Amino acid sequence: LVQVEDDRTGLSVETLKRAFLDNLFYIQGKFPEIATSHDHYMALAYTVRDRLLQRWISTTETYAKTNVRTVGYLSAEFLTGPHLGNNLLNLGIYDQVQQAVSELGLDLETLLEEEEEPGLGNGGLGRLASCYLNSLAALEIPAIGYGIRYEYGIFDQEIRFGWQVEITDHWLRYGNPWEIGHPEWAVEVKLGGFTQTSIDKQGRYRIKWIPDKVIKGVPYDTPILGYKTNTANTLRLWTAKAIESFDFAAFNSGDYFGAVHEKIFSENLSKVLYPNDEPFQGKQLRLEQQYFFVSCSLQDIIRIHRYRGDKVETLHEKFALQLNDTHPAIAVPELMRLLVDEHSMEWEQAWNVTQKTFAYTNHTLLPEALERWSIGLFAYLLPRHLEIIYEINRRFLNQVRAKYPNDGEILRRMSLIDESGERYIRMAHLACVGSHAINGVAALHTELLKKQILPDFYKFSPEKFSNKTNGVTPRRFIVLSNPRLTNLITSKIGDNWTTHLEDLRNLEAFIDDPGFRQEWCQIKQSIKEDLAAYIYKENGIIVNNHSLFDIHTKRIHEYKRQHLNILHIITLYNRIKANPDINLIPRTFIFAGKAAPSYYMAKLIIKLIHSVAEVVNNDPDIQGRIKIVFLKDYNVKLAQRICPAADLSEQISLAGKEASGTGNMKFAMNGALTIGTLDGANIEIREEVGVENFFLFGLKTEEVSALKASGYNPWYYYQNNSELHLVINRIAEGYFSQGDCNLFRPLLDTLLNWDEYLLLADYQSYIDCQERVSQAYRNPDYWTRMSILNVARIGKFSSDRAIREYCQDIWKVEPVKIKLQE
Ligand code: DL6
Repeated sequence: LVQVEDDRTGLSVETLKRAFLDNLFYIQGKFPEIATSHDHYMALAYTVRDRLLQRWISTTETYAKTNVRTVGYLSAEFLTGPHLGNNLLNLGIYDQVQQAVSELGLDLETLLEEEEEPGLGNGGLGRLASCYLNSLAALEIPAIGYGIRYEYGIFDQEIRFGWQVEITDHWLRYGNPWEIGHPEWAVEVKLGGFTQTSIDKQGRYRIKWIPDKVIKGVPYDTPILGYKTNTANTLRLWTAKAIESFDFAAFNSGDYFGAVHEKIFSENLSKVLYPNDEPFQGKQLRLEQQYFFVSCSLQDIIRIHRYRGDKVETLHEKFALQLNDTHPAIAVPELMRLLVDEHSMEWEQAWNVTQKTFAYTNHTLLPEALERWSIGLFAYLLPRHLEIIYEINRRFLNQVRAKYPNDGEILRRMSLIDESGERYIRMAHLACVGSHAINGVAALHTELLKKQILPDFYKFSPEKFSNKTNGVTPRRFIVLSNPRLTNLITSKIGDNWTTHLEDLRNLEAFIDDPGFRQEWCQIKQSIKEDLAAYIYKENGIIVNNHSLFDIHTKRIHEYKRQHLNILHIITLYNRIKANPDINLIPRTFIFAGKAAPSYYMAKLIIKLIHSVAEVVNNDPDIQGRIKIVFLKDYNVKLAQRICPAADLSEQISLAGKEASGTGNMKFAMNGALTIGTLDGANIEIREEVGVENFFLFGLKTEEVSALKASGYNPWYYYQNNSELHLVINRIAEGYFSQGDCNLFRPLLDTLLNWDEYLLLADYQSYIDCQERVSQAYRNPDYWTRMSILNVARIGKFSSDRAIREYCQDIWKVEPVKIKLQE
């Protein structure tokens, strides 16, 4: 009997080749001689997708038949990164596909490069959501990610004359082979209008919402396959469509433009991602987006629940819904509306279902990032929700009053409505009241959440609060992005670590093996050479690949203090200028990151990096001992290229400002040492890897508060620190800006007069710490040992650990084994 593999599911090299050529012909409509690299990428992507679909359908059917408890992860952002490589890895066919394409005369690397990554997020929060989907699937947990299918993702960053320029990211331009649209599951979402009250036959008040507009939400599904499992969960993203493709009534009445305008209005809704990660802006379209995806998702969840034969009264028994920050917090009144108005449930019962269904994760300590929507806007867009929020608030404040009689102040502080000036809805309060669990994303962050951000809520219901320190997926951020290190690790300790990251501890047994240390070093060196080649190709800068690669990549923000790094670079530069023969460890400083388009100071920091680079990189006195590189357009793909090449990871935010950070974890996993403050997850990373393997500097959170309370005076530091004085003066005198003394004045004025993020206070401590870094780097063997220990002890920061904690403590969900259907 001859067994023949199915072309759509077979995993052998021969079958993969056949399927690839088939897709090239029947999907791309090309024969090999005229096909482009993009055609090859698409043909391969469809080949891989077929294999995903087999697993996805088996998963979906199993979930439906066994009616399992499911996690719904509601997030306005999912920064998935490219899918192809990750899916090859998860299917376990990376090597077969590499061989198949090479036998067809193609190069897998080139095809992987062709993929346009979906930039459906700003940074940490969206990438975390994607790491969590990866782990949920790897752990075989039934889950659906719900979000928005933005037509334009985060802008592409170009650099012109040292300034950031934003280019629109039309990522869907050439089609997206990873998604499947489901117009048959479209739902309708109302906006605007007014409410009407009537009394039904049972004598109960019924509220009817008469909207002003109705928009259709169409779901597009992307399968999220688990690593070496058959589980393929769903990422369901909603796109906004006009309710009818054409308003014939308007057309017939001659209002052609009116009809087209309506269509454009509706479809604008999911057009573009707001490119701000921290400061809250309060734009109407943003509220529309939030409500749109939340309403679509909740309607979808109720549809699934009922399809499985369950009643809405038991929704909380079958679904655990996580609010990824407050962006989806409108889900609380929306679920109430659906249950009470549309499914005729009594308020108390609906509230019980709602509270038991939702849990809320906070991701920020910056007060200016907390969402609050003006009552006026709410009344205009979501009149029924405003009524529901008032009712939730009325009942909630009664409970507060009962607990704290005669305390008007606490009522004002805890109210869902901020009435101190113009009236606003406090979305974090709404999320807290409507959820049974509230968490921060690192130990320090959770403590500060309890003490500073939500202290009254913590006092009122301490049992709701817990910490869930973030994690990242080792599949994408080690196995996929660092195959050389992966092979070395696996050759020593086997491959169980890829799903049980704590097993990396077994590497410690090899630390005294000189051969192992040498291989470790050689691998880092070869990856640095690759990055050096990329830098040359992209920026035309030649870097010394034996220099210390000192890397600072993340969103550009004053609290993240990229400019503190620049102050250090100028300090080194000044030292060389004063003493050209000084013996310095050569360093390559690499930056990458986007600034929010409207954040002037962040853009000025990018300009400063480029201006300093221009002078330092071209000064013959420096003799290549310092090079500064800014790599444009930081995204997941670039992070995968950069992280493995780092010697030193810069995590230098002001203590008490970074909720967690996840870049810090990705770098340490790839053997970089961290220079960092006691902020976010740095604290836990330091505890895990050992204080002797971490370069610590800077004020602690309490010291920051104390210094500010005592009347912080940055000018004092400027006057009393000669090196700092010279650094600031050089910038002020236009040394880096061709004599233009005004260019960086806004930045310097801020530093010298307010310095909200205490750069000047932390300057000397940072400089001293960098000196310790250089001393350590002089001893390669010592450095390598520290690098190995960082990797060996990083297990805690796997997103698998984080997801297990969410599953046990908050979601109460269990894994479900998926049997592959033939
Ligand atoms: O939790 C993920 C990530 C943290 O690691 C970062 O520390 C934090 O800055 C980031 N927060 C945001 C802000 N969004 N909101 N709100 O991206 O979350």
